[in-house]
Amino acid sequence: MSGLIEPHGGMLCVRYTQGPEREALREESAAWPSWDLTPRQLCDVELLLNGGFSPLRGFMEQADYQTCLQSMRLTNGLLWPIPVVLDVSAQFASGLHAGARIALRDPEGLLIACLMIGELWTPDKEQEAALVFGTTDCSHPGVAQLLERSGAVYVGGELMGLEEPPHYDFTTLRHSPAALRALFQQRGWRRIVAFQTRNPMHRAHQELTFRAAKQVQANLLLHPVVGMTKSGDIDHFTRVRCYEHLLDTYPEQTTMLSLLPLAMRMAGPREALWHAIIRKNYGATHFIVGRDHAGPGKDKSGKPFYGPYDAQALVEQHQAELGVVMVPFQQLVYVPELDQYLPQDEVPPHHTTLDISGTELRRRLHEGTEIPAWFSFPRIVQELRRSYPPRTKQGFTVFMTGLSGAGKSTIANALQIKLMELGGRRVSLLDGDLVRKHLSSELGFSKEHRDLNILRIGYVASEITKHGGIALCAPIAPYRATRSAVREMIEPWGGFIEVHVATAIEVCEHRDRKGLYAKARQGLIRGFTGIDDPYEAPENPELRIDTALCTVAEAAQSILLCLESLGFISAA
Ligand code: PPS
Repeated sequence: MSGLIEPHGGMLCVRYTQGPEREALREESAAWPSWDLTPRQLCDVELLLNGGFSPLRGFMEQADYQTCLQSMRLTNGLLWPIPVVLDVSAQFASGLHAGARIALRDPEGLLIACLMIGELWTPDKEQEAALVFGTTDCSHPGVAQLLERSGAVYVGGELMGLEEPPHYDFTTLRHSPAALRALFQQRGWRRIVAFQTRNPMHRAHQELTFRAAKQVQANLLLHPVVGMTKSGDIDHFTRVRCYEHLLDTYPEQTTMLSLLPLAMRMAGPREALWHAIIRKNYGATHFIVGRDHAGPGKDKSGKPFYGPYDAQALVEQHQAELGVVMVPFQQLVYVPELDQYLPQDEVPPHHTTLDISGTELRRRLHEGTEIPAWFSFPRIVQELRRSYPPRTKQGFTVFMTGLSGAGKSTIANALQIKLMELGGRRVSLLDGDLVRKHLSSELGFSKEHRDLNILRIGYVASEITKHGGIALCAPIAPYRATRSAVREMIEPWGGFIEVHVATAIEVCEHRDRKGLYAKARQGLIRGFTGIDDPYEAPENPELRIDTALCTVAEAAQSILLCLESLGFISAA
């Protein structure tokens, strides 16, 4: 297709309306169905509206979607390897029809765009996963998003933008494709090699990008993704501060940093091709593709989803048609004997090579151990340590779960005192009875109310953990799924230590401190945990304690030892 260079790199499909037309749309929109865009969809809309996704002019309709899946092309023959579709719930879709309009809003309700509905359909998502990701395995984050979290119905149609999605962070580093191209022109940059990343950049990345720019005699565009990346990645605020430090290591006026609000799919080879198209829209002439570009890592059996150089092979196949020159790279490794980074295939025989994986880097950050100078730059390490302090400085939650009368509150009280004796962090106790008095006084003991109660505890504990404190929770929390949800809320911010207070029901009933078991047996209380309501015991708690077999002091001590072994406290 000879027309490619034009649509991807020439005229951008910028889709904003202004003046009276915009005002008219705004007024009319009051009568349209309104859809609150998810963060992922908001990223797509931003790139559809600003030309980053040229030649797309809106969300794909079925014909384009099918050719994109089958042959990585649109119906007009242009390369486009990743579906860009608007997924909505079946319930929302039931009120829509072709020809109608939808008001697309951001989470604050701001009207971002109007979608002229061309078509609605229920996709075969298994087929989409198999064709786009090469797998239907939900341990692939893109597949999990598609099969487990996306809406059942796709709505295709052209978009008209009313308002740019607002950003308040790093505003001077955000550029539309047109703005970036204008900057290149202003600076007299004609050859631009773009570098895609979703990770902090260290010496190896600096060396790789520097070599790439030198090799093709181009200026360098650091173009990190700040939309959605893989969960568990270093947050973009920290990364951007790191990139800003890194900029100082390049020769002056050779390199630029600009942020890309893309929602990544982690689709490996197809995604690499997509990234090249997007960078062409942003004015790049060259694009770096390294090892395992946009790969999500390994599947459940430990096998990588994509071969390390599959992405390079696919981009290579299409680069002439695309009009973007790929700059391929092997993984760079450090050779201590030469004090130099070299591509893996250029390391001379009998030389040692060193590398630090992402997992190893996270371990060193957790433990506060050395991150060598050959690996990164001091200011970048400092920035990472500031955002990801060692575990001894992070907050954590000890979540004690067990039957009524198991001894949760007694242990929690003793543990609170011991932690206060150790000092260093504030301790908050979220005991079952206390929470029911202060946070959940209107709730009863139905499954729905218990879940709500536990999720409230989880929310408060996650805030305490986020701010570096200690939350001690001691609810019954009888349901496994709800406890997992709480773990997910807390772990991004610090430690989550689940302690199963596994005192047997016979012992709890024998103690019957509040006389509730007797009442439950007589049928005076209904839905009592362990009697006529289930308790789902944790399968893999960090610790299990039976208070029939130890004293309160021993129980508290075993939790302290567990915290010490996990690195959250340094002396028990
Ligand atoms: S839950 O399920 O986690 O929301 O329960 P929780 O908030 O921890 O419950 C706190 C106390 O409520 C008393 N109580 C009951 N427990 C279980 N089932 C029923 N139906 C019930 N009704 C009242 C009970 O004494 C719990 O206190 P603890 O401290 O666990 O003994």
